Amino acid sequence: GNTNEQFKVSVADRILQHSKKTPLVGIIMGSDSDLPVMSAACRILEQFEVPFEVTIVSAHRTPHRMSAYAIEASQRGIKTIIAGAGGAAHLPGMVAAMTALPVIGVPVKGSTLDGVDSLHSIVQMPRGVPVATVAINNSTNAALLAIRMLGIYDSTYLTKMQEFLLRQEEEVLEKAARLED
Ligand code: RP5
Repeated sequence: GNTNEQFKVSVADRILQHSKKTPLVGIIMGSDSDLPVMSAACRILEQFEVPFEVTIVSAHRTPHRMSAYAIEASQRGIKTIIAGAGGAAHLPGMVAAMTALPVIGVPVKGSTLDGVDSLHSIVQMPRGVPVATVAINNSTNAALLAIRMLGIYDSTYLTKMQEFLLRQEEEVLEKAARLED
């Protein structure tokens, strides 16, 4: 309808882009209250120098913005979408319903029910529309998974991920060595 058309004109302008390059990963969340959890994903993508964008898209409060975002994402060059939501966390699933891109869902822990509500809302997708669901509040892993997806076709990211894993292993081994001393 008209609302959708109007939104389509402005979507690309309003999204905060964290690089002059075309964003490869789109981070969306249902509310600004999800930002403290979702900012960890931003930090990982910055660390790996992945061009990304981040914005608020609510399945319930901005349904037209959600459908336009999902429909346009692949045309705009986005390769993977990370969607965080809490409570009745419909955003990742509904976005996955409207794009062929991989969608990674981050269940955000709300003030009640410990985030199990969000986890179940995101993980229990019907056959045919998968959402890759990470642990409650673990947007770090969502970003790392997105980078692994980029590594499938861009060896720069594959190499960076291999280096990250080696560093991570070294850090644990150093801690173990200190403990044993
Ligand atoms: C969801 O409802 C959001 O993803 C958020 O986690 C939760 C609560 O949102 P606010 O009421 O804090 O805006 O849509």
